[in-house]
Amino acid sequence: MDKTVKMHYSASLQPNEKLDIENILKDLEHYHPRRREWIWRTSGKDARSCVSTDNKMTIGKFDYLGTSQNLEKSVPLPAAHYFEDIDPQPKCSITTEIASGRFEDDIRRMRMAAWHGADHLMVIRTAGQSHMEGLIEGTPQGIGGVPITRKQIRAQRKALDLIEDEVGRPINYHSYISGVAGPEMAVMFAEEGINGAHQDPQYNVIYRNINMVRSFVDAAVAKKMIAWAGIAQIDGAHNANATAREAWKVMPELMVQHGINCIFSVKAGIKKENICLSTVPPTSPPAPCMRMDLPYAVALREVFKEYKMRAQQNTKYMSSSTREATVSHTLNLLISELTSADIQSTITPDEGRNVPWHIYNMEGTDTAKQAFAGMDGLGSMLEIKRHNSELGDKVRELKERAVLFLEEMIEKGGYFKAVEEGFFVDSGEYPERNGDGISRKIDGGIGVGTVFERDTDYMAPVTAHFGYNNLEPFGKEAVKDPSSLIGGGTFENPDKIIFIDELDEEDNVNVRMERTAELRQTSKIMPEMEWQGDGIVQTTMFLPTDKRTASFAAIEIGKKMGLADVEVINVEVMHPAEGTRVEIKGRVDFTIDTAKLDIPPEPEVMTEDEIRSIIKAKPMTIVAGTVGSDEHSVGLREIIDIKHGGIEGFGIDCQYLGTSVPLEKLIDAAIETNADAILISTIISHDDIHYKSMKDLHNLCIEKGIRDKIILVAGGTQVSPEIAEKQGIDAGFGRGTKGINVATFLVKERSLRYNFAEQNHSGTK
Ligand code: Z97
Repeated sequence: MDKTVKMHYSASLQPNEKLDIENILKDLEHYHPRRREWIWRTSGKDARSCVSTDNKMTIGKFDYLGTSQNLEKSVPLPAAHYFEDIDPQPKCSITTEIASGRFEDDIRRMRMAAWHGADHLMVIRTAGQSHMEGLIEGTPQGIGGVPITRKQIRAQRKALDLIEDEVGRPINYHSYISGVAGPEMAVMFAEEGINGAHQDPQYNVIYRNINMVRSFVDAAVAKKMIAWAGIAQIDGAHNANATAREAWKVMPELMVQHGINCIFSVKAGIKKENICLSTVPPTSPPAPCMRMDLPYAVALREVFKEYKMRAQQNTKYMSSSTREATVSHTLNLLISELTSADIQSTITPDEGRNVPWHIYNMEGTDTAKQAFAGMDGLGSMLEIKRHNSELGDKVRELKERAVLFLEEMIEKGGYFKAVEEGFFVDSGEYPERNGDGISRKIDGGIGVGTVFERDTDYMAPVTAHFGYNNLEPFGKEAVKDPSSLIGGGTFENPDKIIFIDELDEEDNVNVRMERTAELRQTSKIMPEMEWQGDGIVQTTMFLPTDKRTASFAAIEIGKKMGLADVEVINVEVMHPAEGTRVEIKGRVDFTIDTAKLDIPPEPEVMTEDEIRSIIKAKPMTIVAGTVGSDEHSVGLREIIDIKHGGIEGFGIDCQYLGTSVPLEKLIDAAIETNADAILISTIISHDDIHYKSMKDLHNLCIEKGIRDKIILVAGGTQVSPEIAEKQGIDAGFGRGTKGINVATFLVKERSLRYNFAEQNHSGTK
């Protein structure tokens, strides 16, 4: 890890406390970021790279071949509790893309994502910002993302500085330097410590219809700044994947787009190690995607081997099914593992569902973390058939098509002419053309005619300046450091930055937070998916009818459940007539006061290993059966059988006597086998028969003189600890009980009795 960054780590956030957003917003005008540049994950010896292969790491009981440093604090995968709660982190950076529209809520989401393993936090910006001619100020609410402003960035970078201390590794913060205000954004990003940014003039031209001359001049200026600030740059080629009619056909063009942005960036001074190709496996199932996407991934990595790969998951061929999105994502992750990825983006499944919710940032991050952990070191066992193979032929073909594309561009007179002729995002696979590409005019688009040649005496006393700057007349020092002419600019002297707070009295963070103050300052909570206090809940149901009927029925059901603004967010046919799975979202408007909840203490559960070793040292026998005329044996069997985690799995000797066993028989068996405990199960509860069985068992054990030696346990759907204890039983277990709960009780109770007996014994000595 970079030493300068490590030095800062001193956790001031407490894991059991929420982030204090009000505090983050205080004194923002004086806050300056502590670093600028992008930081790659550290793995093994090679501190800055994440692609080295010889950095074996032992984590818990396993050796890993491709992980990065562990986090100080994290939320491991759900199954990690079987593996001592280890949380191996992939070697590449993991992106999460956040798009809520309220930056203050995104901050809490960022902290959650960082704990799950994301170290590249990308904030999507509000719709329309590409077309704004300059910077905006304050903290207005956005649509589909946040309005990028100095205050928003500063607050988020300040929070991330705390979060990176907390998780113990650098967090890269990212947004967009495209659009008409690209250069202004770039300056602000360099000033405010943004570490990653999308920048690609082709994006402006093709997708935002910004004039091409203006876009390329702006890009040159922005890229100079990116280079100076050490920002990692991501290009915009993935947008062709998402917009092309048949995305697998634009692969040659994608390589050309990557090439144009890469070489332009190098010429503007960005280091190759900070130039990332935004690559997406173009296809998804049911297409045979691996056979199409893998050769493309290999071709890209061969042609652009000096650059970094930012792998994004396919977002075009996805519906709103989280299951489907997760499978596509995982296949994409396999491609990353088999080839390489320096940054792995995770966005599933927001794009398909259009519900940019907190939980999906963590889910996507976990999908990547889980898949990479599972595939760790796969490359040491599998090899891509690169030569004399279908893959090899395809790699070659893709490269040839891309080279031909470039040659034809040159023939036509260059990039601008090619764009005019609709070369890009054509649905034919080059050299096939369908004539439906996006065409832009060199003298058209937003900002046309706004580029002027500099006067001969032009001079700007600024750092990271692009192009002619006429500094010689001002002396050697000025040539070396133009800002010395004004005693340093905002890059050298951040106090010169003018911080503008809020400009809109209504649309700002203070007003929004005032409305939700109760939810931060009291013990009241409300469900939320996107913003604090939004009251949104999601419900899944199966309706035994066709798709369309199910959708409308689901909305009615949501309303009857008391939800407002009910919307269907996902529908999946299980069978055209038999039924449909529907997911709805809706809003509740009540709060729950957590201080008024009656929450029983959490039952103590020992680990499986602890129980096993105790039983091994001192074996235990139990007898068990359902009692009375109760034939319901399933519950008891689940508690006993090893199959579903029952107590025999911990080494407890279980004598199961069957169903409807008379109590006397159980007690006799217990005496005969010198058992430690009797487990009875009783489900039937009419006439309070379950109470009676428990009481009778207790009394009979007293009569037989074994009560103080034997542990009595009762279980069943109508049994609760209180009921059981009232009838003289040592413990009662109701619904949801697992073998480990019963085993924990048995082991603890036996040890308590043993200690008690020991003490009494020694007391009489
Ligand atoms: C991603 N999943 O990660 P506007 N510049 C470039 C872009 O690609 C984009 C913008 C600017 C995607 C998320 C898609 N890309 C977003 C090169 C957007 C955004 O304000 O929406 O025009 O700028 O890349």
